[in-house]
Amino acid sequence: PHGPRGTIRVVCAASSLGAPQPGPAAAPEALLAAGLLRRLNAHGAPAEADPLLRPFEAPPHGAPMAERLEAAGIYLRRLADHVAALPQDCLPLILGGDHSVAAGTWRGVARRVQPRGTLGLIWIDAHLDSHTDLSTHSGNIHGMPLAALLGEGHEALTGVPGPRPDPNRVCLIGARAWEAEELQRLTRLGARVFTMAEVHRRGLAAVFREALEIVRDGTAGFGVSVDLDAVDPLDMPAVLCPEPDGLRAAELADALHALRACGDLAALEIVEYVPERDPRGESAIRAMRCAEAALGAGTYLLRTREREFGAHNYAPPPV
Ligand code: 4U7
Ligand code: MN
Ligand code: MN
Ligand code: MN
Repeated sequence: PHGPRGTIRVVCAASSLGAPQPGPAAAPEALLAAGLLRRLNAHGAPAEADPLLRPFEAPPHGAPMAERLEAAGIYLRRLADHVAALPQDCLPLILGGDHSVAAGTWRGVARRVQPRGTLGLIWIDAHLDSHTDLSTHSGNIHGMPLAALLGEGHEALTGVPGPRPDPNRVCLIGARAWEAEELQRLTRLGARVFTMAEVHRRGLAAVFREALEIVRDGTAGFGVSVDLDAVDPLDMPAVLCPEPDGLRAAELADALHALRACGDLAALEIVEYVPERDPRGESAIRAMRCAEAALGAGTYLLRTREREFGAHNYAPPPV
């Protein structure tokens, strides 16, 4: 695929293969209809969207796990290939879908970064998403993508082509609901978990700053995966798995604003929005504000524009 350079490329991962309900597959269309591209453009971030990437085959949500894993595995490989093939100087914005899509997204992004080095990852989520098909209590695949990215779990999820992120360069922020197996796995692998309790104690800005240091140290780039259930259900009710006592939407947007200054931001992913639970569209606006805050005019765009037009002939749009 080809597109203008120095732009945001919106990848629509319209899949609910990993979720117990179909809701999140409708999120990319809903966010585009709510004006996501117009908003990004207004924030100095020229953006265009690729056609929806829908699963060819979707077993019913109650189907046996083996069938759902197989369908998810096929979809994740397509998604990773799509992301990996995007032009080098566009910045991918991946819209889920349920969070299982991350097991494809970040292998694809890691392939883009690979010639220069490894990928760091910030995972903003109320949950740890670090089950395998053997440890899961619910059978839901969207509870497994981070373990899979780190190489643990069913081959359908772990075998997506692409390098694994270095677990020591992976940070989770906002966790407040998990099962023991997940935390044991992440601890053993060496990922850093900033729980919601730690965020309450230190403030999100301080935690986010430390997370950025960790994921940028010795890596060639880093990604940010935002599960919208990290946000408190008071601000963001339209998600698959709401958990009380989360981040405020405005405080998350403020923290994400720091990404504008990161020339090594490799991609942003926003998942688990459920339009049918958002009759007044308020969760959609807050989700879009996260994208605007992170991706509005900033040095990462300047970098790609400079490459195209020359450092002296390009004036960045006002912030
Ligand atoms: B999400 C859960 F049991 N751990 O495995 C599970 F609590 O992508 C939740 O973060 C998973 O929304 C949540 O089903 C997955 C549950
Ligand atoms: Mn998640
Ligand atoms: Mn979650
Ligand atoms: Mn609290």
